[in-house]
Amino acid sequence: MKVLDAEFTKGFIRMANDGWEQGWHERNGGNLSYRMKSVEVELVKEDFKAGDWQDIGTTVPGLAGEFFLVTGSGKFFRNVIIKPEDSLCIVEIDEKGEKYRIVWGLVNGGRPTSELPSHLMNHEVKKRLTDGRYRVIYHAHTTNTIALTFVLPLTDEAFTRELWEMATECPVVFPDGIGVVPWMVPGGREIAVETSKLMEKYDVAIWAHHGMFAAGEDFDLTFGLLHTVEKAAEILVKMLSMTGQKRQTITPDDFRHLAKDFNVTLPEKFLYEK
Ligand code: 2HA
Ligand code: ZN
Repeated sequence: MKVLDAEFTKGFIRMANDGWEQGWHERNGGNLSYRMKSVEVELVKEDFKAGDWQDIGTTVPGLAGEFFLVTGSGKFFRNVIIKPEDSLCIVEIDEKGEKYRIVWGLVNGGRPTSELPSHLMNHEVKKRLTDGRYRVIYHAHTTNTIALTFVLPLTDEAFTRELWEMATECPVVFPDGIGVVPWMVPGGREIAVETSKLMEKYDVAIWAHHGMFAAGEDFDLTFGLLHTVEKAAEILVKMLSMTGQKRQTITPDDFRHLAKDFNVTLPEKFLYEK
């Protein structure tokens, strides 16, 4: 089968376009990666043509032999739906987790996303922690979340609690909370290490003054997670634009009751008294 005819490719393209339509992907902003199932690799491998091995820039032994569909470096999300074979590629990871090679896509040349180290290190953590269930890592330049990184303390506690308070569904959608990475140079191993440490605890990491990373099982859940966080951030921006002082909100005890009824565990470190 052709890569472009496969369901996982169609799901990837739809998600990328949904992100574009949300306004999170100006120019070449953001990137998306999907860890393919072995049945999917078998299904489309007749369409593969292997390029040369290249250094990943970090080591991901837990991903040896895996195949990923990823956005290309410098490619625009706007164009993913229009010319996917120019915007995307499939990469294969070598048996040591040190190198990758392009086996499909980027027909006019190019490289996988500049954030490949962060994507792969996050995938490695999530694959291990979820017994392989998680397959999607998504990075977007989410406007309201970025705006909040100029105003809120850059701590997991402040972001999690303030965003939980903005919509009742939030603690149910991201009960583990949200991690925050202080401003760092993007694209390299250092920011990848810091982000993957947060992915040990959370499914969402915010990059100060830059954007957000989300991890999930499939395209819908990962997009939905990032969308929910960004929606809460939008409400918080609106609230802060009206007043610095909430008249009423969801209290720590309200969250504890919610946790009981919805059968989720909310870490007490986020339910501090203000
Ligand atoms: O340009 O979003 O973080 C792609 C990016 C880099
Ligand atoms: Zn970015």
